[in-house]
Amino acid sequence: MGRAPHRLGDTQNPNIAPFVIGGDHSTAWPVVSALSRARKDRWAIVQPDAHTDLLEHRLGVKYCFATWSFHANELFNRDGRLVQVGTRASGKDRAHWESTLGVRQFWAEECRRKPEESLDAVIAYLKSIGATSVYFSNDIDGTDEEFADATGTPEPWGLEPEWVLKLIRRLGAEIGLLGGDIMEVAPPLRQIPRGAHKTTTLAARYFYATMAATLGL
Ligand SMILES: [Mn+2]
Repeated sequence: MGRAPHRLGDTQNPNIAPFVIGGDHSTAWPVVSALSRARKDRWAIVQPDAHTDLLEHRLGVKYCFATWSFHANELFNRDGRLVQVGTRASGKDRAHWESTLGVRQFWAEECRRKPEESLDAVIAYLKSIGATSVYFSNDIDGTDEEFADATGTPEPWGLEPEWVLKLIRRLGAEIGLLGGDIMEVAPPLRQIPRGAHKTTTLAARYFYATMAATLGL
């Protein structure tokens, strides 16, 4: 007797709530791929990141730190559920990415200049698209290099830690977090004395805040 082909998504908990520690940002790809098979709700991704990670492929590699967001956005059929914050190191501007790929970006300049308004705008945007939960994929380089230099590509003029923590808390309270990660933390690559300690301590704060906002701790 034949059996129906096994499909991974059939056996996964639709309420899966992953917490993941990177690793480079490609580590988020298997997570969001599994979420797309398991979850039945209208979940979204919020991604603090200096970069867009929106290349279709890089040096012939389909899934890597520079491409995972492109493929995550394809899982959403480019319907606006990929939201990037803290963007600032990109060869193309916001209009390019939003018009060609249907993503929504809140660049770092806007978040720094209007911290409260930009937080309100992220929440309002997620509500406007009917997002019911958020996976928070937190590239440490979304945060300003002053606070997080121990990473592969630290960038100036980034997000303030308190802004990111407020975002995490508001996503949990006002939309609902389903889980999240902390990515690109690389202690050996510190630029300044004590940089590794500083960056890992901040990463731990972010990670705990993400768990607390998801689980109501
Ligand atoms: Mn990234």
